[in-house]
Amino acid sequence: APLQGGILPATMPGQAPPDTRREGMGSATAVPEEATPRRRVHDAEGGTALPGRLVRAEGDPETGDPAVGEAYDGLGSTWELLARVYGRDSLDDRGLLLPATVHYGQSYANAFWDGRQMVFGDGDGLYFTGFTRSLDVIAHELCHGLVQYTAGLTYVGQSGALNESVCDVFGALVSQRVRGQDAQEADWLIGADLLTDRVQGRALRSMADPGTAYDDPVLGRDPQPAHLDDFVDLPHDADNDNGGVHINSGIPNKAFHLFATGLGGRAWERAGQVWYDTLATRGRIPRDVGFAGFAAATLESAQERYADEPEVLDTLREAWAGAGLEV
Ligand code: ASN
Ligand code: ZN
Repeated sequence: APLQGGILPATMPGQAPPDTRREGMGSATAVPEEATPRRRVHDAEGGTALPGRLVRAEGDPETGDPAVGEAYDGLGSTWELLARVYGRDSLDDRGLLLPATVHYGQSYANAFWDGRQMVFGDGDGLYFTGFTRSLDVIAHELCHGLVQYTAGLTYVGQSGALNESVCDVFGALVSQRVRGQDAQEADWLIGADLLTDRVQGRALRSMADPGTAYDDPVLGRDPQPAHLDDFVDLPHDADNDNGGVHINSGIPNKAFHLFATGLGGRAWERAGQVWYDTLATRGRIPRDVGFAGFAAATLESAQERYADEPEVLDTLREAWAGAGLEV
């Protein structure tokens, strides 16, 4: 179906991204207060050459193009979460430039991280509006860069679904932090703002209720499972979403949602910190980690940082059990 673009992955160049993993211990060192992101927003002007014309660099004024402003602001909010909450200066913790391109292609209904930069289409206008409309989607794409520089999760099968899931997690956390929402009041939807009224659905994905985001005559039905029992086994090739990486991400998404809402309060604080530590702590997870290994690693992260808060560990175990994983 021509409209699956917003839901399934963009076709990526065949080769794996370069190994750019770096070690980082989370908030061990603070980012200086005066530090800023180094954003660079480009305009592909409907073409596919990247990065396109530079239209707004860090500190430049608004251009009048909403897509440019949304990308610039969204990258800033994502950098702020990493820097101010987790003590990380950009994707590599060394102030890496944050390049993004808007107006990519014609009616291009997707967004992606290409190993070096973020890329956003304008949508087809019929089902999807511009992919910069949802802050959580901008943060999701940038998080693919964070994963590349940290755990390097292989983009296939369970490790691929974990890669997808942690990007939904940080996407939601950026959005909740900007809106000042507690875990209980947030909608936990990904891409709610980029669907047109024509779509019978609320968003691209629901972390609170995977599998219920949309049910549309053209787009089909949200295929996400929320429990390991419903894991969708697909061939590990690009025609099958690399083994359903955007499908089975519903399982760890649900676990994070249960963890954050179980703890209550601001999801980016304790729950987000545990997920961040799991990604960014050297050697905590192998690139090809499965759900069970990742779940065990989150428990290790929680034990390390919240040793004196047993409710964090209990809530985490219950959350994983709710998604079908015993840790
Ligand atoms: N929007 C998709 C994503 O970031 C595109 C992709 O998979 N490359 O997951
Ligand atoms: Zn993704």
